[in-house]
Amino acid sequence: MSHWLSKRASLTPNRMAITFQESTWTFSELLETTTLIAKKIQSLSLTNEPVALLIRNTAKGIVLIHALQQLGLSAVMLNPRLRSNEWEFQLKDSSAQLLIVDDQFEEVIREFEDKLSVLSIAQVEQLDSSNEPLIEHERDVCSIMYTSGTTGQPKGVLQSYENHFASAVGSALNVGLNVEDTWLCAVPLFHISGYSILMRSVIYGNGVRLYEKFDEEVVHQDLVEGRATMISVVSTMLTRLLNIRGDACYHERFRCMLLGGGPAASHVVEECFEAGIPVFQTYGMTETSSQFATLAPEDSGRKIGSSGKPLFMNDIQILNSHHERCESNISGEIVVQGPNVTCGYINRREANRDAFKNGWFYTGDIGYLDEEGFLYVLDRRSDLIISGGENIYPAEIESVLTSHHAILEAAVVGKKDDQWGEVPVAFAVQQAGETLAENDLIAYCKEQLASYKVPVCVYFIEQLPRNASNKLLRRELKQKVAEQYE
Ligand code: S0N
Ligand code: AMP
Ligand code: MG
Ligand code: MG
Ligand code: MG
Repeated sequence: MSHWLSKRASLTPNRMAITFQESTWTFSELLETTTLIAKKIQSLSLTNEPVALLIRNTAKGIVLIHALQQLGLSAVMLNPRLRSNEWEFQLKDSSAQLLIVDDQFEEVIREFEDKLSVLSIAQVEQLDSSNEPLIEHERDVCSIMYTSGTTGQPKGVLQSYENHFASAVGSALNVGLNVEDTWLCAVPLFHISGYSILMRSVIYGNGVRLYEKFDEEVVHQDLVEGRATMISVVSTMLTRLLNIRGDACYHERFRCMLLGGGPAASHVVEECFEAGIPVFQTYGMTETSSQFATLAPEDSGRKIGSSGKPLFMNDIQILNSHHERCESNISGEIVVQGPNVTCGYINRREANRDAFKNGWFYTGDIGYLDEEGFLYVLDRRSDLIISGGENIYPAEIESVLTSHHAILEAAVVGKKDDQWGEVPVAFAVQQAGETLAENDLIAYCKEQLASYKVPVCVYFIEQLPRNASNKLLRRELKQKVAEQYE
């Protein structure tokens, strides 16, 4: 398999590849820069092990992604919102041989330099590039993205070239492919929501309009003036766009608002439908290299709340707890199969054994298929909280809370939130004689957790609700929180 950007640059060298800030790169210009950076990285005499990237959404970030692909090295995509202990775990777990950080994260270099090779982008640019020709490792795993679980440590999802290719083809067979398409990317490149936009770009020969941050005013103007035909958003972004839309109409060239990363409120999808906004609600995950099932606007009026049908090469089964297929309209675990499904988690024999059975991947999400085969997602895998498209696992927050000397036990649940969809709230039981203040416990969490994971409030209670076999009754806590929200 040849390097995709090289192939693309040979097919359509003069088409626009990236627009970022005031600059534009054609595919041939992007390849030229990429090859230069790949040669510089090659001068480090690397092995086959992955290379980790801690990057913002910038043109230089895109170049690094393509350069690693050119060298045939897997990229571990780190989330800049995380704390260093979380990065450290992912670096070790993936056996990353090198970490390249955005110049903005200079302090990370000092923190990690005695653990592995760490370079800033500026330092990479200083390396020698006379090394020729490029030696390409065998291309297999393209990217590795970490996702947390109910228990235990986060797991690195292996995304192969085949997964990315199948995902891009499946998407095109559903939403169609126009030569003039430009995909607006204000979702993070370190998530599959953003990374997959780059893959589709080189496979289709379409442009990417990249933003470092999501700014609804700027994005709104782009959609009104037709500077993008496609965009990927999470629910929080869509709500922000709707809030400022007023009577404005998006340009007729704009044809796809891909809405994913978590549940969407029905009233939001309805509002889009009524306003003629071409929203495509999708169900997908890191393990499926972006969309798995997607609802087309033509069905969105009569199938509000559905995430559509599986893409062309994909299949879904709904299974009950005995692994038997459920009838239509009966809910069970969503189990998926298709060429965009990961081959597994890196170095996780047990997790892989649990997740894959007979060639099917068990998502842990709960849903049903209606009599026409449309998917409805009812509940996420176990206790997962999704805030603005970022995943939060209660177990991780709970272990930080109980690590405090004054806290005996703790439980975290999601609370509905107009801005983020859901936010974490905590229930904590203090050790006998302790009188810890809520603010102090929250400050303690802030030191150890990415800020979106920090509980917005802590309720101190006498004991956690448990059943006869001492299992935490999380539903009861959720119920308590929900009643307060009403
Ligand atoms: C929603 C976003 C844009 C919000 O970020 P914003 O406004 O830029 O915030 P900042 O200015 O950076 O920070 C201000 C304060 O807000 C806090 N904060 C930021 N984000 C969150 C959050 N998510 N939850 C709670 N708080 C948040 C900051 O911490 C800061 O607070 P202080 O000052 O206290 O530090 C941003 O969160 C964002 O970009 N979200 C989207 C992430 C995403 O893309 N998730 C999807 C992941 N899943 C997948 O990729 C699989 C599904 C998929 O592939 C897909 C998903 C969507 C669309 C298409 C697809 C597809 O299938 O292709
Ligand atoms: P991630 O783990 O970041 O890859 O996010 C994927 C998870 O988001 C899925 O496993 C679901 O729990 C949730 N999710 C994605 N799409 C939808 C949807 N359309 N409706 C409800 N939940 C969704
Ligand atoms: Mg996940
Ligand atoms: Mg902001
Ligand atoms: Mg403790």
